[in-house]
Amino acid sequence: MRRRTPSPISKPSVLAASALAAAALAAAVLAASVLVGLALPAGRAAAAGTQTLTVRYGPWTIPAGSMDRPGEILNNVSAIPKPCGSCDILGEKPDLVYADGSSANMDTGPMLHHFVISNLAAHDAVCPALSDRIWASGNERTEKRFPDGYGLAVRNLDQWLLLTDLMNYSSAPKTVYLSITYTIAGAATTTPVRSLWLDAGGCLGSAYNVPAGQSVRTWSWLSTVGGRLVFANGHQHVGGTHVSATDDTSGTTLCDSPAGYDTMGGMRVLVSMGVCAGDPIAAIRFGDRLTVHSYYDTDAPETGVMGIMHAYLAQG
Ligand SMILES: [Cu+2]
Repeated sequence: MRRRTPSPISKPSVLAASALAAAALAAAVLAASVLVGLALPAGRAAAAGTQTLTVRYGPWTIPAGSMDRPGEILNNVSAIPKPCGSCDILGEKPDLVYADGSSANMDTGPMLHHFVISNLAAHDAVCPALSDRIWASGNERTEKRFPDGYGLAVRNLDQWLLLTDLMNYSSAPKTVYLSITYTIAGAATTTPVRSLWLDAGGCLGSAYNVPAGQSVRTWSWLSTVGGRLVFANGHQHVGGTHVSATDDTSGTTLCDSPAGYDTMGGMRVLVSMGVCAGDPIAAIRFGDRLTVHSYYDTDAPETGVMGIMHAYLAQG
């Protein structure tokens, strides 16, 4: 949905901001006292031994008409509380909401351009200079749910950092929260997964430009880890048709994630990205060549688009 005026100053990307995050840790921790983090029992029925927790981060008031800078809340970084000190997270479902809990979306103005939650206590597997990007989505608000028996381990020493980019198409300012519903289980009760962030933008930045018409951008990585891929989902911007990941060494398509569209507020909005889950989807060996392929089809050239496959690998 992004229409930006070309600028000599490129927007800090998800990745660049994530790299900044570690350096900004001291400041971010101080900022945490300003941020309200509420852990509210959602009261939802959960499988035996599991619990759902809905955590609200914010609020932020997004200025009127902030479709792009100035006014856009760009790469706001805050330390946030984890949903537990030590537990396994079986899945998470993000939303952008108003104070009354109703969904805030582009039919009423707000756009969750993206959020990324990183664990500062671990390195990103693909781009080790960055902290470990464990949860993320754009306005499509993709729910992640690992196959039964798998979870992302949260440990006592982990420190979470939240990066948000919020925009508002309304002519009135809007106050919103990022609401994430986590499904959690006791510590070390599941086989742990780790995040694998495969990005058509590479390691230096997620954003790139596409020409008018059909295009594909690829980026490859020689895997430094082996294991069983159990979950993956794509992320693209408007104009994206699908993003896929392949294991070129084994000749396997790991996941193909189509972009789904709807109309909101008279605009064409990307509302879904496909998810892949399996036990496993595929086995990946150390040294395999993994490639992300990001396909776009746009009427005009676009700047600052993305093509990411966010995958999770079980190594245990
Ligand atoms: Cu994006």
